[in-house]
Amino acid sequence: MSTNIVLVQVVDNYGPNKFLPLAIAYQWLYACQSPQVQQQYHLLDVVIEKVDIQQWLDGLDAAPDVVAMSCYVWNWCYNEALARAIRARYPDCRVIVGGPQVSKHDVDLVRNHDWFDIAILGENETSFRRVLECLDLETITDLPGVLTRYSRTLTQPTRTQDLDQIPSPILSGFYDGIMSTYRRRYQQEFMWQVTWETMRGCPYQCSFCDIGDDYWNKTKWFDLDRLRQEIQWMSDNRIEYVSVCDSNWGIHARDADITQWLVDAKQSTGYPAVVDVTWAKNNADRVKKIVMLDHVAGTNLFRGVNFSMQSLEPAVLTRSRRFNLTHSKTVDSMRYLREQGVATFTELIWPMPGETLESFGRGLQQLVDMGQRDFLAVHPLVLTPNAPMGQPRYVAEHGIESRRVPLDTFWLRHDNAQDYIVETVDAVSATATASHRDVLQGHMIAHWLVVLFYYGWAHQVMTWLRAQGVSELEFVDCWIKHCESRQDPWLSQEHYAVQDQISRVFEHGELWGRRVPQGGDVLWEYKSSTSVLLHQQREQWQDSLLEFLQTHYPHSARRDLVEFNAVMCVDWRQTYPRHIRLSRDLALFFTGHDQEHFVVHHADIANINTEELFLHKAYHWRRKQRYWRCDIKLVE
Ligand code: B12
Ligand code: SF4
Repeated sequence: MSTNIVLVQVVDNYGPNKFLPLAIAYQWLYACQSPQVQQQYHLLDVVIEKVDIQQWLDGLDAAPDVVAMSCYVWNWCYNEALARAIRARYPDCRVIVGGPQVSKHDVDLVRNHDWFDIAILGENETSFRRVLECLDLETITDLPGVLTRYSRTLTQPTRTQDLDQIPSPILSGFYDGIMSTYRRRYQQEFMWQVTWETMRGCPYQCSFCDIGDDYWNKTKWFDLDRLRQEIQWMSDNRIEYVSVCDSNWGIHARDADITQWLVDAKQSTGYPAVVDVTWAKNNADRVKKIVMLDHVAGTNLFRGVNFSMQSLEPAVLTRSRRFNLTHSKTVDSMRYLREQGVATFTELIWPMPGETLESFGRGLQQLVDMGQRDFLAVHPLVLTPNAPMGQPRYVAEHGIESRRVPLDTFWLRHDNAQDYIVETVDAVSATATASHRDVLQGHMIAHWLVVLFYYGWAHQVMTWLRAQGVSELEFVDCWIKHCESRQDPWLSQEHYAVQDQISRVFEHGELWGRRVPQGGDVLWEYKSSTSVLLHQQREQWQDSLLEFLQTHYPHSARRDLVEFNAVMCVDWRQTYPRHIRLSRDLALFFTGHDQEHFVVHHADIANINTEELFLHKAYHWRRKQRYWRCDIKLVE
C-alpha cells in the first residue's frame, strides 16, 4: 500500500499572482531520487495557498499519511493551525516541518509543538529523503539536523555541497503539474510567480538576517546550463514575475551572463516581465554594468536598484556586523544611475541596536545628502529564530525588548483579514539606546520624510528650502512640531492617526497598516495611506502646506512654489501633457532654464483608467520608481 504525502508551502495572496513553491519542491524531488521513496509514496496534494483548512480536509481524496510543510515567518501560525487540524482528524499522520522559521537552537521544538512530529533544520535535502525512507521517530533522531519528540541533543545540519544533485522543479515538470492542476480545477489561466535560485548562501554576516548565520556563509552555485534552460521555460510559460532568492545579485561575474540571457528572453517573448533581485552590496561596478544591460536593451526587467544600508551609523553597523558600500562609492553609483535614468532606493531598519533617535535622524539626512532622491523604506526591526540577533545573548547584550505583534505585512486585503490566521513576529519595541517612545518617534520622522520628500508632497518646497540652508530633516522636525501644535487640525489629525495606529500594533497587537477611504479593502502601508489621503484632498493639502510655510519659513511662503510642487505630483484626473507657466526664478532653479513656459508630462499616466489602479501604482507597486513624479520640459 502506498504512503500518501501532501506538500505544503503557502503564501499570502497578493493580487492575482500565484506562487510556485520552490523549497518544498526541491525537498520532494531530491527525495524522489530514492527508488524506495518513488515506489512507496503517492503525491496526494500540493498546497500553495492559505486555503480554508476544514474545507481542504473535507475535499481530500484519501487520508494523508505524511504532510511536509515549508515554514517561513509568513506562514508559521497557519502551518500550526493546519497541523493541529490534521492531528485531530488523522492522528497517525506524520507532520514534518522545515524551512527558515524552524529554529536551529531549540532542542525542545517538537516537544513544545506536539502537533508536529519531525522538524528538519537547514537545507537538509539528505535528511528529508532519509526521513521519508524511514518514518520511525526514534531512529531518525540520529540524523543531522532532525528533531523529534525523542531528541535530547541538537545536531546541526550540514550544507548541501552540490546543488545540481537537486532536480529542478522547472525542468522536471513539477511546476507544469501544479499549473495544469490549477487550470483543470478552476477552469482558468493564472499568472504564476517563480521563486528562482541561481546560488545559495551569502559571504556576509549581518546579525539581523537569517542568512547572516554562519551556516549560510559559503556560497554554492547551480550549473549555468540548467539556469539557461530554466530561463527558457519561464519565457515560454509567460512568467510575469521572478523573485530571485540570491542574496547578492552581481556578486559574481556570471550574474552578468545570466542577466543577458534574461534580457534576450524578454526580448523574444516579453517574459519574464519583472525580475526582482537583491543587489550585491559591495560590487558597485558590476551592478552598474548589469543594470545597464537591461536599461540599454529597454527590457525593464529590474525595477530600480536598491542600496540597502540598514543604518548609516558606523558603530551600529559594527554591532550588527553589517558592511555597506563605502560612502564615496555609493554617492558615485547613485549619481551614475540617476544620470542614466535608473531609479534607486534605500532600505533602513529601525531601531537597530546601538542606534539612537539622533543618529537615526542624522543617517536619514546623510542619505538625502548622498543623493538618494528616489525612494526610502524604513523597516521595523524584527527578531527571527535563526538570525544571530534573535539569540538570547545578543538580545541581553543590547538591551533589546520585543513584543509579539502581527507580521509587518502591508497591503493585505481586508476581506482576507477577516478569517485571517494572523502571523506574528517579535518586533523590537526598545533597545538600550532607544526607548519605546523614541521608537515611535523614529517611525514618525521616517513617516513624514517619506511622505513629504520621497512621495513628493513637499519635494520641490524642500529642495527650494535646502538651497536657503534648511536641511530636509530640519524641515521634517519642524513639520512634526507643527502637527503636534495642533495649529492645523487637519494635519494634526493625520499625524496622530498614524502614530496611534503604529502604537496600537505594539500595545494591542493590531495588524500593521491602515484602511483609508476609497483606498479599497486594503491595509495600506502608513506612508502610502497618508499619500492616498493627500491625493484625495489636494487643494486642502496646498493650503496647509502654504500655511505651514507662512508660519515657519515666511520668506519661502510662495503660492507659486506650492502650486509647482503640486503640479509635479502626478494626478490621473488631469490631462497630460499640461502646459504651465513658472516665474523665472523658480524656472531657473528647478529646470535650469530662464524661461516661463513649460510642459509637464508623465510617461505612464495614459495607462490609468481607475482611481484604484492609480493609487496602487503611485503609492504601492511602482512607488520605488518615484511614480509620483512628472517630467518637465521647455515648450518646444
Ligand atoms: C523569495 C522570498 C520571498 C517571497 C516568497 C515567495 C515564496 N513563494 O516563497 C516573497 C516576496 C513573497 C517574500 C516576502 C517576505 N519575506 Co521573504 N524572502 C524570500 C527569499 C529572497 C528567498 C526564499 C527562498 O525561497 N529561498 C530559496 C529556498 C530554496 O531556500 P529556503 O527558503 O531557505 O529553503 C531551504 C531550507 O530552508 C529548506 N526548507 C525550506 N522549507 C522546507 C521544508 C521542509 C519540510 C524541509 C525538510 C526543508 C525546508 O530547504 C530549502 C533548501 O532546499 C528569502 C531570502 C533568501 N535569500 O533566502 C527571503 C526571506 C525568506 N524572507 C523573509 C522575510 C522576513 C519576508 C517578509 C516577512 C518581509 C516583510 N516584512 O514583508 C515578507 C513576507 C510577507 C508575507 N506576508 O508573505 C526572511 C524570512 C525569515 C524567516 N524566518 O522566515 C528571509 C529569509 C529574508 C531574510 N534575509 O531574513 N519573501
Ligand atoms: S542582509 Fe543580505 S548581505 Fe546581510 S547576511 Fe543577509 S543576505 Fe547577506
